[in-house]
Amino acid sequence: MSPQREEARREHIQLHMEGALRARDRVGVQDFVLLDAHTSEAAFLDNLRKRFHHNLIYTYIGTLLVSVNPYQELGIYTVSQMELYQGVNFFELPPHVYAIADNAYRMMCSELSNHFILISGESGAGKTEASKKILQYFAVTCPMTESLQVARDRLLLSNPVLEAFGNAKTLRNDNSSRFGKYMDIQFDFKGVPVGGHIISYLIEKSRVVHQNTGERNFHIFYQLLQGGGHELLSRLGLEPDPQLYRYLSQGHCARESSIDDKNDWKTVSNAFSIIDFTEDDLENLFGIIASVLHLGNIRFEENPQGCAIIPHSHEIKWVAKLLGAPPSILLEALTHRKIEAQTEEVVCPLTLALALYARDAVAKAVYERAFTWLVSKINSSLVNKDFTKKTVIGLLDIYGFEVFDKNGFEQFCINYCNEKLQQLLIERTLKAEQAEYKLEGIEWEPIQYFNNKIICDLVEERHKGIISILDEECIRPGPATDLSFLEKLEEKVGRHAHFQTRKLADPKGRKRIGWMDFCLFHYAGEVTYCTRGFLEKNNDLLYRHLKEVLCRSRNPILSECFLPAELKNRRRPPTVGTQFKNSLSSLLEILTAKEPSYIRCIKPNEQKEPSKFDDFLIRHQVKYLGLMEHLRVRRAGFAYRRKYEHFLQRYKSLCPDTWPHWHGPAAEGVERLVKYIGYKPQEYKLGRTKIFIRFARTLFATEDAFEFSKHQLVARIQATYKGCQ
Ligand code: AD9
Ligand code: MG
Repeated sequence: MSPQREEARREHIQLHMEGALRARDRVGVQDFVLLDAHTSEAAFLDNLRKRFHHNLIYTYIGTLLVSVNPYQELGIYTVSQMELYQGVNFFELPPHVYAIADNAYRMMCSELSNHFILISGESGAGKTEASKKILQYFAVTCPMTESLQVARDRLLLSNPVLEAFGNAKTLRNDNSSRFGKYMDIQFDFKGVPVGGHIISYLIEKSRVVHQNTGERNFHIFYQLLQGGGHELLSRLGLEPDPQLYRYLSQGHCARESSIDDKNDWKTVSNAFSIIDFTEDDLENLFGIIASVLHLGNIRFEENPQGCAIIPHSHEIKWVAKLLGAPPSILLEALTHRKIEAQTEEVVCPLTLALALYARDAVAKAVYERAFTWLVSKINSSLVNKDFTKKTVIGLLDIYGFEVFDKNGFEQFCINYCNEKLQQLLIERTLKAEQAEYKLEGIEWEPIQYFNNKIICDLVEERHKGIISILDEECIRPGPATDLSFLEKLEEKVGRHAHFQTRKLADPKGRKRIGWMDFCLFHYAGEVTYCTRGFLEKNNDLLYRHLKEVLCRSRNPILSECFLPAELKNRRRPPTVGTQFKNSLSSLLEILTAKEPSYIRCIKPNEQKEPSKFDDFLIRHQVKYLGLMEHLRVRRAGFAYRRKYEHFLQRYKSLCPDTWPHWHGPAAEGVERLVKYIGYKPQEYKLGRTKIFIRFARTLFATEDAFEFSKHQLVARIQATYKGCQ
């Protein structure tokens, strides 16, 4: 560490220490564990509020970071702040997202283990911002070689590209993630970031064709129109005014003051050039984006026989040109459907409603596949084959829990995903932690918490859960409808404690549940879902005729995405719900194999305003995020635990009895070691296979001593502990 940095750090710490006591009453404590032993929810909130009003948005519960969205720039993400946190023990500096990043990084480097950082919280709480800050932190602070700078830049710049195509303005958040993202950042053995890999989850493609009032389509459409320039737009047959396009104007907020589409276009264009997209790639990609806009403007009319016709050919010509398909075939495919009879195919005309459905289905399908293509293209630019031995830090940033006035299949999937992540957190923290104390024979008073597994099961259980019931309705021969699906739900899960419909609701109940609705009591609150559209969205049917057109497309991206083999496959593909369920289960497998860090994000108010701390809203989040339970477990528990063998291996040089070799059982060696260096009895417990250390600072002091130890370690650590006594 440079002398200036060391000095700055020391000053910072001293200031912090001096002011700490004085400040405690005024600005709260930086770790909830430091509050009085019987902390109430009111005291918890009070601490959060005090800190928030002093622009201290981060607070720890042990090693878990709680973050409140400030809705303003606080100047806390500068390079000098990053340097301050680099290589510094967790609790030495005020809580920060950089401390979480640095801690995961150092653990990864020292133990050569894989990690992930799970960022959760509801829509607009600050998850995506936090994940970007972490990525920037690694980009700035990790060691770097000249040849790997490109890899680093690509990692960073994948963000604006994916946000342009996968984020949109919703009522909750002007830059809401409409897809889930898991990103592995790969490091070589020296801790240099060498590459990455991204997995995306279920993009909300219904947004391509429909937006609620006050919401927008994906940013890229507006960016292209505002920033694309005359030449590109005329090649794509587009005009700059978004109001001219049906798919962009339904939400009545195409131009949004908080969003600078023109400038964002520049950022995205620059990112594309660094991530190795060729001119042709971009031309083809924007061809698809433009084709979606033209598709949306196709008008259908009904002929006297009640069949759909397309009276004007302008849009068809553009769509055909951009998708690389003959206009006559496209026109036929948009107004007719091929039905397979036993030995032959019969072509029959579509009604107006079915033609509209078919048009929207193509728009959604091409957008979704183009997005998948984009992710794999980015991935191929992030691959680094030169490094076979890599460790990773995974960043998970997924759409947050969502409740609107009207909630559909999309919210159902998003909220189910949040249930699963909550379940992971419970399994890995509250449950696993308490189970481990028991297993290790550490005295422990169990702490109660709400386990949301019951809700996960309600949604996903095989044959019995809501997704299975929905799938059954989707494949059932005969006239299945959204209403018959609701009736099946009532029949099969109607009595479940976390489920309700109007039929089963308490007549005196205050809830408004419509005829088509069902209500789920999620861990984060109740949500009423309207079943309208559930079957269609779960089935996600693209008529064979249209699939054929896309499989023969001359647009190279589409011909990569729609393979002719799809046409031969007569088996029904898994439904959207089942695919999503399976992808979440593989995500959990990925995460379970790694060491976790958690960031819990809180949204301070619904108005997206700075300095506004809405007690009611925040109390609700504190409750459902289970923060009080975390605090109780953390306070009663131990910050760190290490297997005796690992602990001894690392720190044996601190004690003459264990150095250079300890020949007895590891547990005894550790006992000898910690007594020698002066751990106080209340600071640790010895379990069956591990040592449990109550306070992180004890471990950090040991770690410091180890670092400095090579020569003067013993004197230093004994002094440290004498000082504490
Ligand atoms: V969603 O589930 O994708 O709809 P997120 O990702 O939780 O949601 P996001 O990170 O996008 O929310 O934050 C919403 C907005 O809050 C951002 O666009 C910023 O304007 C604002 N924000 C969030 N975090 C910070 C921060 N640390 N500092 C300043 C912030 N502003
Ligand atoms: Mg987000």
